[in-house]
Amino acid sequence: MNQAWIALGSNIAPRETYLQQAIQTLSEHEEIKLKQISTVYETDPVGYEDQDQFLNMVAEVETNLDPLELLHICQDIEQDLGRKRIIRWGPRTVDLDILLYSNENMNVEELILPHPRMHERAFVLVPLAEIAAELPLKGKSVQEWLDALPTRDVQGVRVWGSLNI
Ligand code: GSY
Repeated sequence: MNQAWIALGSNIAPRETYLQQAIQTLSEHEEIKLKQISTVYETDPVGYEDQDQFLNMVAEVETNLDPLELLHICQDIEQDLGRKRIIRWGPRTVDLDILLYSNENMNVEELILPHPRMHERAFVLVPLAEIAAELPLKGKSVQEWLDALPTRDVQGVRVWGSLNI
């Protein structure tokens, strides 16, 4: 079995429902075992800032699917939940990004592992540290990367609540 961590985010209403449905679909897949989910956080938009606040969370799964098979399932969930990307870094119904897949290092057109920007994003590191603080990532632990972020970035990530799974 491989362990994978997936970041989820939504900033189009109903945000919680999109996250809930994405997690539900992952958990019902016969090749995926949902192990843990983080708290849901409300987060200030990063990158393109003139958009609504996100709800973000992280899930840990176990699977025998290979990384690209898992990616395609995540993309199917995004499609099914109606993601429309009109602005490149703009609003989205739900986004599922594979952060880590066991100790896999991979760089193909479709997928880079570990996720190339995860170590600099508070909206990823705060929920990930909640469920996997000691996980190794690019020579440090997740918690060490989080501790190295500017306070301002971390303040942009606030506990919102929990999903009823
Ligand atoms: O792939 C991440 C999408 N995204 C987000 C996000 O999920 N949360 C926050 N807070 N900002 C973001 N900017 C982008 S792009």
